[in-house]
Amino acid sequence: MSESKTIALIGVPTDIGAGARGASMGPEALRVANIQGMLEDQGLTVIDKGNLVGPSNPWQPPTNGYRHLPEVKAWNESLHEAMYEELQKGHLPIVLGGDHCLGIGSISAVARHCRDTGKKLRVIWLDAHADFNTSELTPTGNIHGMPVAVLCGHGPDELTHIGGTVPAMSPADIRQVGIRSVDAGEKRFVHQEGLEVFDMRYIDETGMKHTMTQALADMDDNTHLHVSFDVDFLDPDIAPGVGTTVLGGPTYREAQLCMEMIADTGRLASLDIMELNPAFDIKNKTAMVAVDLVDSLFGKSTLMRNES
Ligand code: 6HN
Ligand code: MN
Ligand code: MN
Ligand code: MN
Repeated sequence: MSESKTIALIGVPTDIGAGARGASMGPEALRVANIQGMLEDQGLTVIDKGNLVGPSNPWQPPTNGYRHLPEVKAWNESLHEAMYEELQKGHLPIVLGGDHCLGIGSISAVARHCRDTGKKLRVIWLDAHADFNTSELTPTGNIHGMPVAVLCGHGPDELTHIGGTVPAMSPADIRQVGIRSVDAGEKRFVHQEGLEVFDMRYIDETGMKHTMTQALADMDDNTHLHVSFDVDFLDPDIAPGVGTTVLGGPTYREAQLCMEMIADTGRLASLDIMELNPAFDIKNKTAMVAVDLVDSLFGKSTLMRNES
């Protein structure tokens, strides 16, 4: 990183937007995998803010196309406030999710902070999924499949209005990488709204280096770079501990290069680690892989590069 900021860990122990239970255990699994010690070993100052508190998961079917809308709203409002407060203090917040519906509270706070400070927002969305469903398009009603649409202003007022300005961001602010599972209606909507998606075929054909060069282009000193890392971005071989595995994801080496290239920009200013689900994991392996990749994201690099 160009400037060494204090890092604030914000645990958000919920699976309220997911189709499987268990992502509520994600924050503790990341702590057990020593996320704080890893960052401190890099010489960074880390404050663990502990876990936010919110409603439990009532495990209900969808109502009007949404599962658990009031509870999703409550969790995201409290994450929005916690995240916004840390950004105002000049800290670099890391959200320990929790399912990916929490991208709404997290990124709406980052967008609000960018409006306050005149910064330009760039979101890198690392995921197997586009998360661009609406209540009309969703096959499941699970709101973790909707955060990007909500942030772009498509969704219920309860969620689109978190953070005050609607939409919180524009499709032009986001680049999606690793996408390989998009529902039929969602696919049409992604094209209609002009999201920039670097899907797995693009990565296979052009390579991760070219892909990340494209995804990270056109940033400058005034850019706030937010990374939303859905752990199901990774190939299930290395990351089985998620609720929605999709075959054919980035290998460990591809993912590491992706993280290193983001680190090289020196612009990373906030991060989500989402969808880690210890109920599906094997001896906390996925949590350890995620922490190792975040190590690269914060600049751990090869000896050769450090010496040069
Ligand atoms: N995630 N597209 C599917 C749905 O239910 O809308 C899966 C969404 C997965 C979301 O992994 O963050
Ligand atoms: Mn996701
Ligand atoms: Mn996903
Ligand atoms: Mn409205």
